[in-house]
Formats: sequence, structure tokens, C-alpha cells
Amino acid sequence: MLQRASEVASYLLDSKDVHIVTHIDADGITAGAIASETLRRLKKRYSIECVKQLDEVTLQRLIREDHELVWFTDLGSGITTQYPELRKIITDHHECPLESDVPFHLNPHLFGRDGSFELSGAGATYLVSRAVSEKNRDLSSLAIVGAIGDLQDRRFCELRGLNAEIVKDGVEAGVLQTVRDIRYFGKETRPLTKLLQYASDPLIPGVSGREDASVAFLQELQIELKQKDSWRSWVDLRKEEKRRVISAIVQMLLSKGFGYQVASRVLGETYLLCREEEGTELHDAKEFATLLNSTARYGQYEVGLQVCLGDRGKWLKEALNLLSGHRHNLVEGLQFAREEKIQKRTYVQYFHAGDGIRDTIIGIVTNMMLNTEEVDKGLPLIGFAHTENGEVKVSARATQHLVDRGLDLATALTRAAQEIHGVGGGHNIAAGATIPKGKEEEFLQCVEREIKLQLVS
Ligand SMILES: [Mn+2]
Repeated sequence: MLQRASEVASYLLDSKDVHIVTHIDADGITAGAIASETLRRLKKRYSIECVKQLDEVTLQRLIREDHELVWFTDLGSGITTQYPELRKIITDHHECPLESDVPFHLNPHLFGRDGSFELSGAGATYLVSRAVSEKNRDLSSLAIVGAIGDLQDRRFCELRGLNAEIVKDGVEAGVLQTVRDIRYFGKETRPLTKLLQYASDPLIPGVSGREDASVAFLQELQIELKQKDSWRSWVDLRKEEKRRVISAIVQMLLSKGFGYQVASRVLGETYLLCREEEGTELHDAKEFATLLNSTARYGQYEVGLQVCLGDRGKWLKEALNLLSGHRHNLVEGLQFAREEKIQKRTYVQYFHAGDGIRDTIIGIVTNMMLNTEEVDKGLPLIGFAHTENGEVKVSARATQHLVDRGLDLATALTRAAQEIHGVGGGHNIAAGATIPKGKEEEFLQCVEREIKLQLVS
């Protein structure tokens, strides 16, 4: 695989002008930032754009623009053998067929690695960057933000495989630090009560989803919620206080019969960007990834990109503005999905948000929904939302347990979408598709047929 990274790097070295095309999520933005910075350091000319997906319209435009070289990051694995007129390199981690094995394509799946947790799009891009120059090891922290943005630490509560090697690079380069800590979101910037209220993996029974209950839970443990006039966040707690909270959560889970495996998920490896200031949205990789999502998902990828490239002035300020909007939209989206009610079928369950949730955050909301107490974990969850151009965006999420039993959402969604003239792809545990409006029922039937086959074989 490192051999392939060097091969891909040589295409870059041979080009003068490169156009980067990347995906509109945290992994895509960090991938795009790594690609941009690599080219800047090489003193090449470059340009960059972010897209929701690689559709025919985008590809035809790229062909017309007649770029010397197009670098697809965190997408593109679906078009390796097509569009020969497009001079391209691809650093991606989405599932791909084996005929995608061409010299300009770096993808962990081609090397027997699982792109859902061993390497992200930013990680694949980083491997090429490192092959260009060892000096680019400082970009490893962005690769880890990308991996965390794609929830690649979820399976083992830590990063493994090639991701773990990238973490090592980051530690050696002095840009990353790993800490075993509570895994919940918002350790640095959220008030403690919010950290527990929104705790989802694992849920805290009786506490998650309820503000009053999380306040009571902390008060019972005699944890001060405020320091002078400001709310304390997780990083403000003393070691002993952290231990008290963690053990109370673990006890609570065990006493409610969740078992050791679930309870042990409270703790995991967390990743800190040690050149960033503690207590900011940029210090913890998970929070950094969310900050980036709140830019790209609203068409403001330039903002996230500039923050990745080091801006701590006006772009960061703008990113923080977008973040508060994003948080608000997620809370509303989750509320909306709850009210829509989930429809259960034999092999899937689904909800249709219509125009109620933006298509660019339907995946995040579907994932949050699957992690709520009221949703059945025995079936994959599908969320539908209308897109701006009259199509339907589909997001599907499942548990690791179902994947271990043979579920592969990427294959199921790809095949089902194809049958109704849509496009699909992704990973075994999380996948997406875009389909024509009005075809939802037909699509669900195809998905169910595929999943049935996967779970019996
Ligand atoms: Mn990705």
C-alpha cells in the first residue's frame, strides 16, 4: 500500500497544476486541506472544490474544464475505470470493486484493509502526502480529525490499523497526543450537564436525553456544576472527580443489565491536537471534526478549509458562528425525526423527513437517532430527506453487531439505488444514496431483499 502511495505521489510531482475535488464532510475537508497544503509546499498551482457526491453533471463539467490533473479525495472510488479523458488520482476509502485497482487509485479496500475503520479519506490522502515528503508528517493531525469525523474509532473505542500508524506519526511529530478518557462528545467546550444529556454511545439509562436527570445525577455525585460564574466542562474536573463520574456511569449500566461490553465503551482512546489551546473547539479531534461538519454541510467549506490550514482569525470566528447554527439544527432535526416516528419493516426501519431536515445532515441525524434509547438496535435505520434539486437523499446506519452478522449497507444501497436509477455507496456500517423522488417504497423493497440475502448467507 505504501508502494501505491508513492506511485500516486509521482503523478503529483509530474504535474504543475492540480484541481482537488473533495467531499463535504469533516473527512473530506481535512483530506482537501492535506492535499492543498501538500501542493502548496511543492509550490504547485492548485484549486479546490467540495461536492456532495460525484454525479454525472459534476464529472462532465470537470471534463470540460480540462484540468491537467484532478485529485479526488474522500470520493472517486466509483469512477476509477470510467472517464478515461479525465486525468486523475484518487485517495479514497469507500468500498470499491476490485477492478478499481489502477495505479492512480489509493484505497485500503484494494489492499485487504477495511476502509470503514482502518483508514479514512483524509488518511489515504495523508499517506500520499507523506510519500511526497517526510516533512508532511505534521499533517497527520488533520488525517486523524478526518478519521474521527467518519467515526472510525467507534468499533474498538480507539483507532486501529493504518489509522493507528498515522497517530504514531502525529505523536512523533509533536502534533498529537492520545489520552484514555471518557468518550462522550464535548469534553472541552460543553457544560458537564450537556455532556451527559447528549451522551449516546453508550447511552446512560435514565440520564441521556434529559437535562434535569443529568443535573440530578451530577449533584448526587457531589460534582460542582459551576466554577464561579461559568459552567464547568469535563476538562475542568479533577482526576478524582472524573473517576467518580465514570464509575457511576459504569455502575449504572451494569446494574441495568447492559453488560460489561457496553459499559466498557464509556472509556476509550481520545485524540488531542497538542498545538491547539485546551478548552477550544480545536483541541479535541472529535470537536474539531464537528466544527468542520458545521461549515461544509452548509455550503461553507471554504471556512472549514481555512481553519484546517491554520487560520485562527476571521475564518475561525465564522466557523464558530456556523457551529452554533449546526448544533441548533441537529437538536431540531432529532426532534423532528422523533415526531415523524420510525416505521418498522422486516429487515429495516425508516423515517422520512421530507423537507424537515437538510439532506446534508440527514446522515448525522440518522446516526444520532439510532443511538437514542427508543430506537430498536436490531434493524438498520434509514433516513430519507428531500434534496434541493428534487431528489431524495438516503442515509442508512447500523450497529457493529449487525455488520458482524454479515450486513453490508454499502452493497445493499448501491444495488438498490442502481435498480431505480439512483446512486449509492459507502461502508458496511454506514452508507448513503440519492434516488428519484417517489421511488422510496421500491428502494426499501430492494434494500430489504439485499439485506435478507446478506444475513442468511
Ligand atoms: Mn470519508
